[in-house]
Amino acid sequence: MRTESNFQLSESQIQEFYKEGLLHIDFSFDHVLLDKIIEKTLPLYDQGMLKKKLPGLRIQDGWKQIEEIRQLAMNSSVLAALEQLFGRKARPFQTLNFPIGTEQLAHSDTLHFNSVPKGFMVGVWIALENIDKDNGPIFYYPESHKLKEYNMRSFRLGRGHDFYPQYEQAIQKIISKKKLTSSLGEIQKGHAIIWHANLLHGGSAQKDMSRTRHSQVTHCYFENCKYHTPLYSRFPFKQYREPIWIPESPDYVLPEQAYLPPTRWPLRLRRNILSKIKNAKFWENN
Ligand SMILES: O=C(O)CCC(=O)C(=O)O
Repeated sequence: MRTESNFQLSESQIQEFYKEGLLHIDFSFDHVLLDKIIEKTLPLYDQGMLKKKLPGLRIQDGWKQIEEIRQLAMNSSVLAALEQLFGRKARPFQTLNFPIGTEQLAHSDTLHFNSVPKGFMVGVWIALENIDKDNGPIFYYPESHKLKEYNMRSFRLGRGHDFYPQYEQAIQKIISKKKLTSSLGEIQKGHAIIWHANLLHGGSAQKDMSRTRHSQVTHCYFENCKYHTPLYSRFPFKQYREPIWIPESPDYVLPEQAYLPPTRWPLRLRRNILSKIKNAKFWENN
């Protein structure tokens, strides 16, 4: 069961989160737990890539294999803070562990994880070691969460990962056009950054190749929403998903991953529209 926490954000921290789209916070995590995560994840990465410090290394949903990752993702103080920020219980559903800087271009998580009602999602990024400008900190654009939610349709792109590089380029243009300036998430071991789902952020390159950048990010939705993936949705249909929630205690049985079919027009309506299009073409051609 979830252990209750009496952790409380101050009013100014709550205001900062909504003003900046991000909150840097020290939850006083147990450093022994953080070290265990590093120790247990290290052998799981591709050792050749790790040696060369090639970006792209990650472990997705390591909580299924490593109990300490689950414990950090389900930390009761973090969950209490998220509930305070959003007025709903947080539901962590994905972890990513990284050993080095990711070099991910700017994006907002609303493209990958959105909800109805919209925006009930955050990333909780935890430094497993000290992070400064030389070992690939995250970067972010303060207040960019107030921009509209850009998705593939905003840029007339197809859906899916094949078009993702074009989405990233379109976001770069928005950043230049709006003259947004970035900040670096330089934080100490054990500190966390909570970002708003619509905040533009990414990962900077590792400058010091002798170092690592161990970090864990937990992606969280909130209770009582419907969940969908705009990257894979074709307007006006939403590609809904049924996330596997990270369990509250270690004695869990994993449910089957459920992928929901995209929503569809009712069949009769679809037939009517198709026949109207067909007829229109017939009259155009005759
Ligand atoms: O850790 C990083 O460098 C970036 C992580 C990120 O962008 C994400 O999890 O959405």
